Amino acid sequence: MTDLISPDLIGSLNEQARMAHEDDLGSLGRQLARRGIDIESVIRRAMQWTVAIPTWGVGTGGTRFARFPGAGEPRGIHDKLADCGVIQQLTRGTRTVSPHFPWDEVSDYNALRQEAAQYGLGFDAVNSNTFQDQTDQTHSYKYGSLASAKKDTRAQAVAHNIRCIEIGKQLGSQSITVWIGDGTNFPGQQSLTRMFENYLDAMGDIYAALPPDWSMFIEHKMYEPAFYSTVISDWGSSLIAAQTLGDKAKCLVDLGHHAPNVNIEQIVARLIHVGKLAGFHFNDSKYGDDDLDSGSVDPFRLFLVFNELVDAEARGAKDFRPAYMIDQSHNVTDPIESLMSSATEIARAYVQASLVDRKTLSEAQAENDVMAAHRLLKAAYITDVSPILAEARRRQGGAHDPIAAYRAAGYRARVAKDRPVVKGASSGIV
Ligand code: PSV
Ligand code: MN
Repeated sequence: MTDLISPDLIGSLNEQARMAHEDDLGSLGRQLARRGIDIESVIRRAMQWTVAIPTWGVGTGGTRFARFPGAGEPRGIHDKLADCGVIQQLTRGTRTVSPHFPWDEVSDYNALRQEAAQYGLGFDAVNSNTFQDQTDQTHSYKYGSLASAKKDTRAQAVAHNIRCIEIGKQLGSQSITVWIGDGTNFPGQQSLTRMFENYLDAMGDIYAALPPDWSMFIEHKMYEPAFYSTVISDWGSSLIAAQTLGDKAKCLVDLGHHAPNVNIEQIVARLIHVGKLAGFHFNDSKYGDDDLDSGSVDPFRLFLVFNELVDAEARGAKDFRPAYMIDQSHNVTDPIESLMSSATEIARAYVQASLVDRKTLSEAQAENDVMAAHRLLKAAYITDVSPILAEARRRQGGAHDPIAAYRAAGYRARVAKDRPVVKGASSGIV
């Protein structure tokens, strides 16, 4: 194993925080015991929690107006893996990465798998990209890819997705996430019906190439890059596609891909009900697909999503094996810091949701005791579980305070010496 941050440094910082930590943990343990909760079982849950880091997330993001690169930007997949390794070493709750192709193309995927393993990382879902044109491709995706009016364009997009599956097999991945930017900007530009039918046909070809133990995650998004209509715009279209394709196809929920104020936790509940919840792309938003840091704007919504997930887990909901990934754009922060903070906030929501007294909640619901039911949820949400999260990290060799340890280690300045400065104006989501 390659240590990117000195374990001695992590150890000495953890030691400095030890007495205060033990005091806080003891106090929380006594509080939870009074509520009938054994803190040790919650710490164990926190220790087994993991969320995948998107390889594209460790680079500085931007908008279509501008991108302001930071120092020591990753030069390619090898640097990205190292940055993800830092996140895992310090947080111990991000054991996999989710790669994107062709952004992360290499010549030897077995070697890449071993390289990741050196950092304690495995590979989660592979992501295909038919929303951009690559320099060597024959047919443009300007007017669509899997839903294109042109048969050859659709075939090219299908071939790319099948190639992603082939790469994923070598990396040890077991799922492919398909998000397309296909849609229209003008009423009348295309037939809304035919585009969806073209999409289903093309997805059927990709589905047929899935190995037996693989899943296909269908990611919907309301708008952008198309602004009048989007082929897979919502969970309804996604669910129709997943049901048409078969058991291996499920619906992935990116938290940013809904209209403002949409009740995402209810969508999650519906997808769980039909056994079609693939998993998540976590982020936060205020206006649209803002790709803000998870839990930074609306941590209560994140908690309510996890409330549905923990409830489904507790009652053993059928076909419930969601994959958890982050998908954010870090435009004004150091991406490693944002991802560590987000990983912590997502784990926090999971742990808080694990504190809901579900038996008393369902009794209150049965009696229509509205205020009691609401207060039960809130009691879990307002519990400061920070000492549990810190304890889970500490027991696994992670940092008491990942961002403080990262800053103390001077990782960014160190890698900036080898990674050339990216100069000049540029734009782009990632
Ligand atoms: C699209 O906005 C998306 O959420 C999809 O997951 C893409 O793969 C990712 O962002 C990166 O552009
Ligand atoms: Mn996404």
